[in-house]
Amino acid sequence: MKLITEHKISGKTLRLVQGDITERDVDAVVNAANSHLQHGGGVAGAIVKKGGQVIQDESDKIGFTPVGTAVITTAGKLPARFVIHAVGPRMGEGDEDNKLKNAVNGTLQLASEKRLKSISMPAISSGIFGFPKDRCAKILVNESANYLKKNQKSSLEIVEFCVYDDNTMEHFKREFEKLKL
Ligand code: AR6
Repeated sequence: MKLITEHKISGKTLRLVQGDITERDVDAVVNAANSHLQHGGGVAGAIVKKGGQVIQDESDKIGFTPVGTAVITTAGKLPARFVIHAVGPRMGEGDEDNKLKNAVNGTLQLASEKRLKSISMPAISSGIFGFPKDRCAKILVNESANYLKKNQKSSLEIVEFCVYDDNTMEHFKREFEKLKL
């Protein structure tokens, strides 16, 4: 795991790391899920493979959540305590930017309701779902920064982005640099 950069917002930390999200020791890792919460490939597959079937079983009990929303389960054998399953848009289905914004805000809201202090989020929608990586980075970083600014009483102290590949990382680095201007 590699720390890339951090940015402070009213005493809270926005952090960028590179590596495998299933290794993150945070209150909740965020899963890039689909509406039916069937965790196949990508981050979702990695989370269930490492955390165990209990994550899929709890997801099956929930059954469905619309695009742009998030739900929570336990995290099985992962170092994290919870998994927040955020459903981003599939590219081409329409209104993708707003749906991704809603997925991020829904995730942060749910984490705050559960009184969580730290979460780690992957580049939702930018893999199998095909959302452009530059716009993904912009939306995830800006929505999270705005949330922390507007919700200073939130339990959240650390909002982290855990990015896997170098190409996606370039876009996240650029968005963090813009925050510092
Ligand atoms: N840790 C951190 N990031 C990862 C990891 C990992 N272990 N593995 C992949 N990524 P994706 P989506 C990055 O495809 O586009 C599943 O089948 C990856 O490089 O996981 O929202 C679900 O069940 C990319 O940058 O999510 C859904 O059906 C980012 O995580 C669908 O895929 C997101 O890629 C969701 O597709």
